[in-house]
Amino acid sequence: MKPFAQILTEQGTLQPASVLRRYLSQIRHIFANQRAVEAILKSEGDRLVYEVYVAEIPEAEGHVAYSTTIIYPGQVGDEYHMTKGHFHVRRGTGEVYFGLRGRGLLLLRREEGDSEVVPLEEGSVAYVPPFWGHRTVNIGQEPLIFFAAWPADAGHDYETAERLGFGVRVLHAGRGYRLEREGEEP
Ligand code: S6P
Ligand code: ZN
Repeated sequence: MKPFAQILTEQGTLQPASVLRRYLSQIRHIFANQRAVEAILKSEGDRLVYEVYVAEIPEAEGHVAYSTTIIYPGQVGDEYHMTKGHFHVRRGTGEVYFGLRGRGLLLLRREEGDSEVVPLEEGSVAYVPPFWGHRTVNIGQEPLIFFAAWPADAGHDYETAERLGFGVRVLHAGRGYRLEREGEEP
């Protein structure tokens, strides 16, 4: 592979890149309020929750993969739009996030049970240490756009994240947000 440079646009897109689009109907189970999911699907049809532009980097040792993610603003019931979230298959690999636009939170948890929430917004850098699963939430009114870079052979484990959850849910409240511990009824 030869060195190259590419453009990251104002809108957060990378070109060339593979684009992954996550619609509500595909990721409906990540949201707590299934009645709200049904209501949206019925009234709007479907909804684009987020998209990921993944640079075409070999998934091989030594390479650094990177992407941009755009999470569109919105809620499902009271819960803000968010990514599915994952652990890395190779648990000992970390990741760096750089906020390009918008306001968000990064939810992190370890399989042992501890969880953390850190801000991710325009101009901020967030570090995901090895062994921490991660999910991103848009708590603002505009798209949350961030850049991420990770060891290209890390792999993505969605099943463990789905089974364990992230410890907290991020809900709209008044003019801000509130964190609800998972399992607690509102
Ligand atoms: C990859 C990195 C991001 C996410 C993207 C979507 O390691 O963390 O590129 O893939 O933000 O999230 P998810 O959980 O659907 O892969
Ligand atoms: Zn990751």
